[in-house]
Amino acid sequence: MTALLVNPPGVRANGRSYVGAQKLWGPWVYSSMPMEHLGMMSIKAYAASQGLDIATVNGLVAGHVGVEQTWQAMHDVARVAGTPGVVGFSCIDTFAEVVWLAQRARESWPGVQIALGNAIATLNYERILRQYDCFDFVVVGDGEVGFTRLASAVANGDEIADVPGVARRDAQGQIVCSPSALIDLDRLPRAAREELPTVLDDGFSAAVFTTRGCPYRCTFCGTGATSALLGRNSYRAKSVDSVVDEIAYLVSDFDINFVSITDDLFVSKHPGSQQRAAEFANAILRRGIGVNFMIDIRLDSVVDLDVFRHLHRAGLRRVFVGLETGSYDQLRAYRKQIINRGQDPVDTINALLQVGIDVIPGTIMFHPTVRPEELRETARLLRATQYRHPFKFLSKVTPYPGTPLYQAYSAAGYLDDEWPLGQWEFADPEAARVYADLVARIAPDADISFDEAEAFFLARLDEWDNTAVDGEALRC
Ligand code: B12
Ligand code: SF4
Repeated sequence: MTALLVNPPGVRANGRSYVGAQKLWGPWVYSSMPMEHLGMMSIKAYAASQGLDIATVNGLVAGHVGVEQTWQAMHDVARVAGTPGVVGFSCIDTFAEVVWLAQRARESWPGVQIALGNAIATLNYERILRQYDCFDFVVVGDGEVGFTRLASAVANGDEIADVPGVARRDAQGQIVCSPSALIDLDRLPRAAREELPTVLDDGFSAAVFTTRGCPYRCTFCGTGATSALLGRNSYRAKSVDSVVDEIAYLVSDFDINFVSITDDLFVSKHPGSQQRAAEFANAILRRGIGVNFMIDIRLDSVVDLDVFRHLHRAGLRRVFVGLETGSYDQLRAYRKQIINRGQDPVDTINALLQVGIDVIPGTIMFHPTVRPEELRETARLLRATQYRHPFKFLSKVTPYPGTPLYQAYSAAGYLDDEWPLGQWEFADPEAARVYADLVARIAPDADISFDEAEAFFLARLDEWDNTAVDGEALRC
């Protein structure tokens, strides 16, 4: 075998696999959640189209309960197909698992070359290659062309320096990176779909991507940071026809009735993007494809409600909206200006709900300097969406290494752990006490209702206000 691609299982602290943890949230939540590894499956399809002998192991979809099981699966593949020349790992927040697996591969398969890909790898390739000798390469950005050419070069003994989008140590030990290959998305073959039957059996959703990257630069977002690193042209869209062809194929060959569009931003406020969304709806309706779908948008993507009415006629039933926070100033701090000062996001939320589109809120409750007023406003947005999950009251911002937010928190001294995820402390000790109380009340009790969690949350914020007042009185 020339190459093996691996995704670790993503086992949570409670010992449950990621898939198991998702299922705790109930079908209403997870039935629209994409679970295939479209990235790995797209690389696999492209590599196979170039004649590469490639296999994949996905511990997440296979439901592995630990990395040992994933290592066993890698071993089983190698026993049948031969030891791989290159192993490529995918990683979102499973860095420790990936390092463990890479070390096993290094020990067991002498001469194997090991690569890492995906957001954390792209944004942090220098740090990774400097600190972890279990990795030989990081593939930066898209993996299809870079990984395929890397695996072929290793197999044929060709020069790696000529391969696009690969970071490595040069002969002097310096870390060098060749510019990424930004392929036209319409030139890619369709992603391999061998994971889809399992994903559907488990109650999750089929998925397609129609764009890559994002034109915005919200400070907390890995996608914006990746697009900034790869350059302006990295935000690309597939043609409407090829997207609709792929959805039609999923409906006819896999009998799906729902598809999740995994783009971080399916439609922006830009007129060209609005037109593309309308053309997409036209094409789905014209071809009579009976499928419901979900997209991710920004609040300011809703420029013209008619576009969303049209998308609804075509099958749009859910939108994930990055609302983030009820504070206008905090939105500005995140560089996410989705509203004008004085504008109430609830009006847009209500408009979408009235069209018949569910709103899945992306909200960030807690950050190092959060105050009760902001939390109340964010809770108000949450209630307006009608999304009822008590865990939403516990959400904390994650400073992903490589994002502007991470750099800002590091510079401000908020981080008490920097890698592989930024972990921060509250600036106000009372905020830390409030958060700990919420975790104690909401997290372990899966039966708590949204209304109960909200009542506890709001009451605790009132106490926080009173503590602040008492504290000031004491200081006087
Ligand atoms: C579907 C999805 C999921 C699914 C499935 C993930 C999976 N792929 O296994 C689920 C629901 C499990 C999930 C979970 C999480 N996710 Co998620 N997810 C996505 C989403 C919406 C789509 C992924 C996708 O299909 N993209 C399309 C494919 C074609 O692109 P791709 O996966 O990026 O792959 C390409 C390249 O990255 C690269 N590549 C990827 N892997 C590899 C491996 C090798 C060897 C190589 C060479 C290249 C390579 O090549 C691929 C083809 O070009 C993305 C956002 C997005 N639009 O990408 C977020 C995203 C990746 N997720 C994100 C996050 C934060 C998470 C969670 C941490 C959320 C949480 N708090 O629990 C978890 C982590 C889970 C884990 N196991 O680590 C962030 C990552 C941010 C960051 N690190 O900077 C993203 C970018 C969303 C965002 N904008 O914030 N996620
Ligand atoms: S949060 Fe959304 S709009 Fe902002 S950079 Fe990320 S994907 Fe783009």
